[in-house]
Amino acid sequence: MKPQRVHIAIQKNGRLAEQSLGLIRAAGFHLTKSASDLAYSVENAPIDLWCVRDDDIPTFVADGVADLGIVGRNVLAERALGANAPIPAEIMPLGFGRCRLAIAAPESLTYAGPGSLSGLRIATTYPNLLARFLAAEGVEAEIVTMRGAVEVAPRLKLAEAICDLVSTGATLEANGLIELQTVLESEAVLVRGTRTLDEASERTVQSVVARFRGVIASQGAKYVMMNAPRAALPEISRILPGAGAPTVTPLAGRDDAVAVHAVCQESVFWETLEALKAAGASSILVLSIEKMM
Ligand code: PRT
Ligand code: ZN
Repeated sequence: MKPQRVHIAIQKNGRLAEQSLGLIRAAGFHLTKSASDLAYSVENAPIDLWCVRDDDIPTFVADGVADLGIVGRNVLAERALGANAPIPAEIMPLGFGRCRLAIAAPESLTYAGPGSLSGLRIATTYPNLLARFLAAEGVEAEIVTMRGAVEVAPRLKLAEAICDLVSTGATLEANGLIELQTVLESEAVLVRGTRTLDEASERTVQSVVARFRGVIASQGAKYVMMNAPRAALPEISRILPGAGAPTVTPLAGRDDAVAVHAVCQESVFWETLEALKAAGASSILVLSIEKMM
């Protein structure tokens, strides 16, 4: 029997497209583009990518058209609140496409908390997330649902405030709007449907998930090596940023000193190296990590 292929839905064009492909490539999958531009096949694993509108990704994954998907948490959460149908589960955040769904208004609006939105019209393309936020805050306001270009709504007198995605804040500023309140923190996430897969496909899915985890964990992580007086180990462990228990090995011919190796999940700054040196460490090396699992 021909092995089944696992399908991953990613955004075709847009803010998540390049980085979704980048993550898949970084996980060691070699991609060949189909003639139609709508799909890629993975040469070295039984995986195909579907390239679609981001709005279609939750449905594709929920319906089993795709087994995994990469989509903004904002899109997934909005859909989850609206649909009665099953919605894919978020497996892990992917660390790119970061933004926030936020409420903003012209400077003329005095804001002293969500209560200040009471009785206003708020324009958004995220009516479900906004309604949930307002209900949780006990605020009654009118939601004006738009298809796009939400930032112009106050100028067109369609609304007194807006609720839209913000990343740098430049769009708000260009439209004379002040960011007032975060409704949802978002980034690209990996989603999976509820369909049960055959054993081989399940293994493929698990391998994709584990490799993605490895890629994300190794981003920004450093491998730090040094020699250190045995007595300084507690101090050195304290200084190493975001490290688990370091590996400590004896140095040939020296009872008082050891080699220390550690994976640091947080940035290793020059200050960190200076602090390690001050604690007695020498021959300190900081290396990039290519793969991690
Ligand atoms: O064609 P398709 O339907 O697939 O794409 P789309 O146009 O619906 O989505 P796209 O490509 O714009 O965004 C895809 C995903 O990227 C979103 O669902 C978010 O998860 C994420 N993302 C991250 C953003 C932003 N940052 C972002 N800044 N999505 C949209 N924006 C818009 C925002 O709506 C506003 O218009 O950018 C503007 C604000 O940006 P700043 O930098 O000026 O604050
Ligand atoms: Zn879209």
